[in-house]
Amino acid sequence: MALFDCELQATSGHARALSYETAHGSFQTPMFMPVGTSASVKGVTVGQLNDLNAQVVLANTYHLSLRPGADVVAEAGGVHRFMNYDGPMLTDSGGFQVFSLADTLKLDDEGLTFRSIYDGTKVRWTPESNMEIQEQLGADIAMQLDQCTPYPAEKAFVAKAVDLSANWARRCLAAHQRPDQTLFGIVQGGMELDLRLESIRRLREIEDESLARGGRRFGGFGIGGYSVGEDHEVMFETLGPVARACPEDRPRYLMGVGNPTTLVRAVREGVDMFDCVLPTRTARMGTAFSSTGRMNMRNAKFTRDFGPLDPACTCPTCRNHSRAYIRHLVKQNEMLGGILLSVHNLHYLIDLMRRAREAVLAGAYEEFFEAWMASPAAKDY
Ligand code: PRF
Ligand code: ZN
Repeated sequence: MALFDCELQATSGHARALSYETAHGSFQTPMFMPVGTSASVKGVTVGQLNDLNAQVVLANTYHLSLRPGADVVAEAGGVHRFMNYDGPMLTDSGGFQVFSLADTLKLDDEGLTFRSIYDGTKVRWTPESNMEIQEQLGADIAMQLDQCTPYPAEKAFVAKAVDLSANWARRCLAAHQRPDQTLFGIVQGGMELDLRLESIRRLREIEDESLARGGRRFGGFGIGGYSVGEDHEVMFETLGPVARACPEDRPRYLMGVGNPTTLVRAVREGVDMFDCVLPTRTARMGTAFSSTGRMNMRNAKFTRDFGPLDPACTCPTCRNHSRAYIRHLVKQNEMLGGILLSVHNLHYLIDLMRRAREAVLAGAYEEFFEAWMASPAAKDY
């Protein structure tokens, strides 16, 4: 397969199995991607990531461009060399962080100005400069600069964000040059189906115009603007039609979503890729995903429970350590507790999506879905 080729290997209902080629090897979907914001998946070594079959690892343009600086990462040989991860990587544009972290954000026609969360210095981004930064970071997949709207939001405000994001998509696609990196467009539009479909129509039109000029196409489509505080059911009112309005021949990436049941449901609607800090963040707080639902490892009931964390799990944590030991570590604030739980939670989501893929390849996603929804693991949601 050639670079950035996307093969649709099987479908089962709306669920899909893709194989996608990057300069750092191929990845297969459905897939969960661990988040390594600052070129580090918190608490997890690269050796552990490799053992987990993590496939794609994320990093974040906002954080890396401020600390240590995109120039430093470029001098190291790019984000792969910097963190010594050899598999496919993706950088989010930082659009989401700018809008969620910055209290001093100024938007204009050309771009945006914000203050660094680290030292308050003024930073100016345009779609063009953001592309230059992501090319310096050198991940296999870059994301367009976009505006993610909060929930709830006035429809007129969401419509303006769709328009702005589309204009930035056009400028990002025109500016993006690195031949070994592809660019994903991002769909916005809040919870409004008509605005979502308009956002997708704009991205398709931008791509057609680019191709007509001999320019590039999008390597895939991010579905942003969900999981911003709305109820799950609110997202699922529009997610299916939105996912399926995106081009069928490229990945659909639901950004920032990591609840196991949400993943199983979203795959059924035609989504291929996911990322979220949830597995590692909740691990650091002492929470384990498990085949019987979420477990708070601080609970006294685990004091003398010398069985494995999750008897149904094959990860290194579950093969080697007891609930009693993990509870003890978490209670003592030993960093190993968060590390072991991070490995387990990542394995849980990566393996869930591996099994989802097997089900799609077998043409049996509906059976997989039904079995999941009937299982005790589906209850915390
Ligand atoms: N845009 C970008 N990154 C994101 C989001 C978005 O809308 C979300 C929304 N859940 C998470 N990460 N660029
Ligand atoms: Zn485990």
